[in-house]
Amino acid sequence: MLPMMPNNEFEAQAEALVAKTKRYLITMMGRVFTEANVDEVYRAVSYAFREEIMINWLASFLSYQKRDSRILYYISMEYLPGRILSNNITNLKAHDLIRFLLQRMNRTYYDVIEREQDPGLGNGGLGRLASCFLDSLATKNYPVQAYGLRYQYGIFEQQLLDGGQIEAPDLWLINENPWEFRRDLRKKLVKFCGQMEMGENIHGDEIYKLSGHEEVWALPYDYPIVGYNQDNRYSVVTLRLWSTKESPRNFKLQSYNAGNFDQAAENTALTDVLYPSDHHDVGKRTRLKQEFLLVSASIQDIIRRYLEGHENFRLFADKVRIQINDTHPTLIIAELIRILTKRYDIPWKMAVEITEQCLGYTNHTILKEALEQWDQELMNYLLPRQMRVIERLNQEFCDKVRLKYPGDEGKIHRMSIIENGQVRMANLSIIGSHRVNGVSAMHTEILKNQVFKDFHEMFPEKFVNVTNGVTQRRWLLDANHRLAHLITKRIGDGWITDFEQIRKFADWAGDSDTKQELLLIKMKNKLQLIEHLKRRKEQQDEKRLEERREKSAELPLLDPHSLFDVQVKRIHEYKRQVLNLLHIIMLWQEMSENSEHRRVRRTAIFAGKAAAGYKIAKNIIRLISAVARKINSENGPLKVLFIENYNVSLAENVIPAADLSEQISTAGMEASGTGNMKFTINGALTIGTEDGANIEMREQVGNAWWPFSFGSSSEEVERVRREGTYNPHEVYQMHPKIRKALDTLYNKTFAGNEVEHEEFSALFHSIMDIQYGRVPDYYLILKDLPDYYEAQKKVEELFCNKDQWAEYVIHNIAGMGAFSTDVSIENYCKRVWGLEKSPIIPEILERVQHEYYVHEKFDIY
Ligand code: 26W
Repeated sequence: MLPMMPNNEFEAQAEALVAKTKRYLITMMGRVFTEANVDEVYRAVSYAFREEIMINWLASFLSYQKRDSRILYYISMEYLPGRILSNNITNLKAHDLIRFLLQRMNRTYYDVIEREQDPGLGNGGLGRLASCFLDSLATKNYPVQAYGLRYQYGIFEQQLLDGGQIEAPDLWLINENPWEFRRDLRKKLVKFCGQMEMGENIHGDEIYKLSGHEEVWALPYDYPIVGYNQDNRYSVVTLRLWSTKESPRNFKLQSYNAGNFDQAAENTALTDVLYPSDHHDVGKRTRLKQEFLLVSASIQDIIRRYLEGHENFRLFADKVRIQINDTHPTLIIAELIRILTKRYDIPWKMAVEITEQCLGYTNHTILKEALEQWDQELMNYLLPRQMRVIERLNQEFCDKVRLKYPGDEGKIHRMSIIENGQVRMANLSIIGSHRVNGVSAMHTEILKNQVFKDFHEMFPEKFVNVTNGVTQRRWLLDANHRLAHLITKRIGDGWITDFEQIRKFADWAGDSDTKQELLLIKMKNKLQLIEHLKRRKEQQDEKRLEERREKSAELPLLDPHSLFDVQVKRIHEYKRQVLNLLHIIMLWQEMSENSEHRRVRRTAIFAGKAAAGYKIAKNIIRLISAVARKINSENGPLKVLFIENYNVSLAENVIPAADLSEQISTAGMEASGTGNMKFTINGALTIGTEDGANIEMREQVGNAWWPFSFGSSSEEVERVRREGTYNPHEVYQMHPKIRKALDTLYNKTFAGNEVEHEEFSALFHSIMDIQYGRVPDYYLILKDLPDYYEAQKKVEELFCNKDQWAEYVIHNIAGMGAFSTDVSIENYCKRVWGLEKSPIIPEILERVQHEYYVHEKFDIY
């Protein structure tokens, strides 16, 4: 409920909200409500809510200040917050109010909510995790401020043209954004390049003066992140996103660079686009500049905030915690040490200690091609002063290694920050942080025993695990109202802020009414998804008509009684969409050959973006489309769907409608996964490998209720790769059904033209032949296919017994208590940050409320 209204009664609150919305329509848009279009209504409603939120936002900030709390600064190149208005309505418990308001204004909830564009400021798991963390941190009243970049264009909009992906710019800022506040007073100057002049600080440490450098202004935009409202004293935390867009093109370009407009344009364009790649090091100069921009502006801001309440740096290591989301913001280590020694005359050794105390590093992937490395020369050129710091750090670190492991040069090669002219950001992150964490139990073990083995041996105390989670408020309460309602009816609403209570739902696993209701809810969610897809297609076709392009592929007739089998995530070889697809092809062949087949009706749903330059991933999308084209045209019991432009909002529609969740990565390769958790809390069963957090989910649910686990273990994967003993040709020879399915990739069963033929053949070869020095079928698709096929049979068997299926579902939901980000952040607080809660101080809230309401008593005329 809107908590701040003087009159607590619903009617009065609702009327006040209506009045406020109308006032915004007049004062900000020059419209009366009967004339306003839906876009204007969306904005006016947002402004009305925002006004309330700002009171708590200010009070949250003032409360941290008053307590002098230790503050967590979360630094990430990516965030995927999803739509903000709907989430705020949920977190403010304002659903009834908004319904009242929209009824008065003659609008529907969905029309208004869907006006908002998703801020696509991230690629996938890592960005969405950051946003789930912020929801939990705000809800649990932890003092935090998050930093990121305000990309003018977020992750590209994916369109399918002839079944292939094309990338269109994401124009999310095209309309005025009611959720951001430009903070001109807080802008920061960031410097690149230049010549250095050596000097010393008062302790004799080397410091450098820069001249002839480039400068760019980073201007912050603040977004309020609203915690779930438990008692009207809900916290609101800040997400501060930096933009260079407003820097004058040639601002203060000095000496050698004066008049070099290209360079100037490059700097003002720094925050133009998100690099749309995950699990692949982009290695571009603009990306390095983006990373440093984020780091430099944020650390200046952190220091400024600290110095507002402190006279010197004695308490800095106590009051400040900085968490870096993967290595992308790693340069903050070098930059903090540099500023401390240069600007504040702190001795080098102490600066290094302070920095290490403050920093925590989360690793999100072990894929080699995703571990960031930067060219030493490029770094020297763009960031000469930071590079000196890194060199000295590295020198001292290597000395320590030599002392500890005399004669072991292999260690130096593996652990050194700089090797072969490359700066290895993971090594820098580990050396400069007091904690390093993986994102699931298995992932952390792999970090300790394989990827960062030497570091773990040297600093065992640095390594901890913090398993990922998701916020049940967006992913269940908001995304799946019906299921949330049923759960609350059965076990009360405590689960909303204490997800461990979901355990109690298991008590209802034997109750037929509950099971019936659950099945009915799933059915309604499927119908709702089908409606949503129809609406989406209409909108797309309208847009395409305007752009004079042909319509999108026809939506097949979808049967809500069929098994909704869903794999939605970034397209990547290691996630093995092709494994799923080969099984679909096998099913289709079986069904076509045998009219007596007893297979269940199935709707296979895929969605996900491929990195623009990732050829094989793009081929996979085209293959899915081609298979869909062929299979759907037959109008049989099997349907295949590739839904365009996967994002948070689409996920909120698709996941609640899923029966089966596909989590089928090659064991050892998915650090955690978080989609897996979203599906399970929404009542899907998982077919999955023993990978990432799947393992912990199985343990929590109990083996008995987790029947579709399959595939090679990570040890097995590691072993066959090491020994080179796996040969996909053997599987191909031994399994005629598999052979037949695989052959369709080159025998033109699905290829409609030469281009497709080539692309699908390339996929065939990636499985059967040596490519780019990689063994055939590096991701072990064929190795796991027989087992996957059998697991899918079990799925069908269970799906035929609806009552039993529902019982499994209840046990799965009930086992998810550990996978809330509320739990993850508690673990970070304990194991990494040592952070204490800082809820709003009541007197402060009252003071702000008072100041705010006083104006209502006055009219100018
Ligand atoms: C430099 C390019 C780049 C960009 C992003 C490399 C790597 C990344 C991310 C680390 C990729 C990512 O999103 N990883 C995912 O993180 C999730 C949250 O922890 C995990 O659940 C996923 O398993 C992991 O793939």
